[in-house]
Amino acid sequence: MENREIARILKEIGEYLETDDIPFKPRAYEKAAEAIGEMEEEVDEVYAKGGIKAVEEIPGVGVSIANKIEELLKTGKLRYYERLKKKTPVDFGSFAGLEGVGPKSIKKLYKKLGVRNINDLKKAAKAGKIRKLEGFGKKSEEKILSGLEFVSRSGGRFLLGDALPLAESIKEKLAVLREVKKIEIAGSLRRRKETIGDIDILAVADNSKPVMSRFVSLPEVAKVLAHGETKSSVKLSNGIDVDLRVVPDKSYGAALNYFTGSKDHNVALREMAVKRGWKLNEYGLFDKKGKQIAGKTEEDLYKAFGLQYIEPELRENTGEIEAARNNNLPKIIGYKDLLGDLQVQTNWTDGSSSIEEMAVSAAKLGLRYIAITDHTKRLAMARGLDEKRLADQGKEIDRVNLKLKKKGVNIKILKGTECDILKDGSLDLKDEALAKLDIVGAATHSYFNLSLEEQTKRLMKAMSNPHVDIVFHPTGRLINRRPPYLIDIDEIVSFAKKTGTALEVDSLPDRLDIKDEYVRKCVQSGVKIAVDSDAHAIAHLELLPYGIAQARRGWAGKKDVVNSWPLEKMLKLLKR
Ligand code: DGT
Ligand code: CA
Ligand code: CA
Ligand code: ZN
Repeated sequence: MENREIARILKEIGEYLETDDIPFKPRAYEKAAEAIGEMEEEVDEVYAKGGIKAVEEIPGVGVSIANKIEELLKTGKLRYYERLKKKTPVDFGSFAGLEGVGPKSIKKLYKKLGVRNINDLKKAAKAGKIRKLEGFGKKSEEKILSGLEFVSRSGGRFLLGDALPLAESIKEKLAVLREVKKIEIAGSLRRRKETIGDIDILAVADNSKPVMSRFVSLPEVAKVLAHGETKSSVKLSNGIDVDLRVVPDKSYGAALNYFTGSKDHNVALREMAVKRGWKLNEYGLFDKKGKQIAGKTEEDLYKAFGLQYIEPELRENTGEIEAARNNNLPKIIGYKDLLGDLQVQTNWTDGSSSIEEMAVSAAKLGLRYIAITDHTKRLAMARGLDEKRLADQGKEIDRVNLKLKKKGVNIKILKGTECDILKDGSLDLKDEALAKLDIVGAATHSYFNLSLEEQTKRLMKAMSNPHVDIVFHPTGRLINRRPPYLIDIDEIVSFAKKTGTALEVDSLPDRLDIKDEYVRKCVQSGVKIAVDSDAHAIAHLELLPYGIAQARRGWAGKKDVVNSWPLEKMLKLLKR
């Protein structure tokens, strides 16, 4: 029996036990399942060599679980597991990816409504049966329905910010295997699209078998969809599918290129090959005689076509191939090129950390300046600042700047605001107060449903205020949750040019606002971009790379991004 199978059974036992409200035991099974899922050696080999004593030595496996593993290995079955399954015959795996429905609710739903899998759940929710259950109610039913809808909507697209850390952790877990020679994340993730359909990973390995078995038995795997020597696919417990492909070393570049996409970019490259009488596929680039002429690396592939190397973020067939042919690709901003962050919230309003904590963390990440931009008074819920508290905050910033300077922390804290744009486009703070600040960001947090004309005018009025430096999250969208409000982006971009206002790329993974296409419009019009974290806590500062990714996808160079300039120059570039 494979480790994956043993781990799956132990994990399910944990889930069954949890439905029975048994303390500690569920976690013990879960931990054992994880440990076995992460083992390189096969448990049946461990058992064959050292018997039950050796099995007990696996971390997380005690006497009782070792006994169960022994029964499984000897008989291929486990009576304890069969009994639990009979008692609660539900398919836990089918609920993978559905938020907010844990083993306990699943058991209740089974007991009361006979729900055994996700399809049963859908029927019950649609029939309005869940709202009537004790401990559920209308809110839970709505939540389940919207969760179900998300899972089903074209397989549900996931936020880059959710998928990338997962993909990287899987990559790390496989990279340590001695068989793995090369490994890389491909697909839309490598192109850093704002949402992704599934995770694609590519590897070169001496022997793919152990790599594939390790992959399908990773602890985050809920379901194995395919298990082969060159390709395996799994569904993770949060619902994301992952494809792993193992390719020969001589094809690595061609395969990486093929599986990075985009499909349109691939098609355009292939057409170039056909025109020359060549053949391009995921195995390589071949001449008329079928001899491989490139494809061991991506670099040699682009070179064979006479193209500059094209960064993955640009591979959408929106002019990058032509630019590469003319030696005209922009040098896009690098992931380490930011020197500052111009939107940071603190515990003066709805943030959770102090000015000093944010500044010290930003300095640790290598930033040289941050602007503190707390909300303004109209946002009463966030305890938005009025002119008086803003002035007090200014004094505190002076104090912290002095303190950090003495301590030798190399960062400058700027005074700023995320000033609310009122319905008529006027601002929530008096001009005298704005005039004292280093950075004025203006943002819309209300009246999202104005007409295109009204909303565009409103924003332009705010931008025409001479104190306003940046428009924060200019379109107000929340990916998968709230559409952008209506604005005429071309008008806004040309007005930004006219007024010298920068537009922000907000790095929060559910915002990424403005999006890549709009960044490109700014770059083409010479409008500056500010890539900000919009951090409300220390940890959010680490989300800046997502904003940088959008800027890269929008062809922005370092020069286009205002906060990649040194402090003095940055302040000069922003109008005032
Ligand atoms: P996703 O997963 O929907 O966010 O988008 P991708 O781009 O990751 O697409 P996926 O996972 O279906 O396939 C990965 C890459 O494989 C894709 O970017 C390009 C390549 N590919 C897939 N299907 C085709 C195809 O029919 N023709 C070509 N030329 N390439 C393909
Ligand atoms: Ca994909
Ligand atoms: Ca895929
Ligand atoms: Zn905001």
